[in-house]
Amino acid sequence: DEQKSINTDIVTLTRFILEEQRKLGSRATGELTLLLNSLQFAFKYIAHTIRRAELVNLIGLAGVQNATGDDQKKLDVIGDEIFINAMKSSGNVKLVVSEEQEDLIVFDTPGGNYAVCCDPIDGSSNLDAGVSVGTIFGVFKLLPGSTGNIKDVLRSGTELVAAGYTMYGASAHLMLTTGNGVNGFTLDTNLGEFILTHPKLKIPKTRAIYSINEGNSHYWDPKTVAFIESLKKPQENGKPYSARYVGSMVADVHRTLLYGGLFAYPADTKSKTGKLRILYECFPMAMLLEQAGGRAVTDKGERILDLLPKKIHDRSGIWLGSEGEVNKFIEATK
Ligand code: AHM
Ligand code: MG
Repeated sequence: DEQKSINTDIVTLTRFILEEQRKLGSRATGELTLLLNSLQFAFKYIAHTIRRAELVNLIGLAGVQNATGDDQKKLDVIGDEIFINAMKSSGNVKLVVSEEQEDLIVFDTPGGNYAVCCDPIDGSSNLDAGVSVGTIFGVFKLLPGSTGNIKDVLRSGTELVAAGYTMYGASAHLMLTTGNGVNGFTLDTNLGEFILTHPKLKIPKTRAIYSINEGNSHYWDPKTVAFIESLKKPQENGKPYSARYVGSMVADVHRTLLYGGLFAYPADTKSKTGKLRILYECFPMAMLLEQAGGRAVTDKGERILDLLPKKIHDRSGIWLGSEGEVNKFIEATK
């Protein structure tokens, strides 16, 4: 009956991270727990703002002017401000790298042992069509003795202590890793809490789906063209791969994590070093994928997490997804 179907012992994100902290015993300082708490506030606020802005825009389209006649601030800018303010006030963050800001942000507040790299609203070109966008983030601990400078973020992805994304879709989904597997949470807007809905998430070992902007194929290298062509031919089971491309990295990676398959944005003759940024797009997604049992490699088949960015907005070609599909790519193009 009705009463029996209600779970009265749900795991919220707050409960989950406190329990994780407790497991670490005296090794945990609780600082990352507080930081994750500030992050979840930023996600909730951005989720709420995106929903509201959509309505405001639609009302605008219907010919109703807003009271002040002001231009609406672009959502990218609002998302960026929300994120930076949440990090600044957390007291645990010294540095922020944001896609929206050319330079490294250094907070002058005392303390703060972490550096957070983020793309506050990735895929924003999709916003006006109501397509899912997301916030992507990666967290480094400052180097021993550092008070916060560029060296704390120009590091390899293997040094990340946490990473993830929140996808703002039909619901807001947060996929999180602190280096001990991937756990997924869904925002219950009535409770205002992220609820654990995908514990210990693992990506399927193989799945016949590929996700790439084929409109760029004219600029690809011939091996890439041949590899993608090969996926369209009937495979061992007699069926070709399916193509799925939203054009919003979080949405494409989210589907890949849940269903399996391959997502790629290679470098080409137009975008010579690729399009996606290492620190706040490639690294967090690569860490999540590996923690879920998948792989993430460069166009040359090298591990993404081993890259060492020279500048904060450096880019890389990327191929990520199920082990089976990434291995197939490496085999076919080496
Ligand atoms: P953005 O950070 O300016 O939003 O660009 C990143 C987005 C990713 O979400 C997505 O994977 C990619 O750009 C899509 O690019 P394209 O439109 O070239 O296929
Ligand atoms: Mg982006």
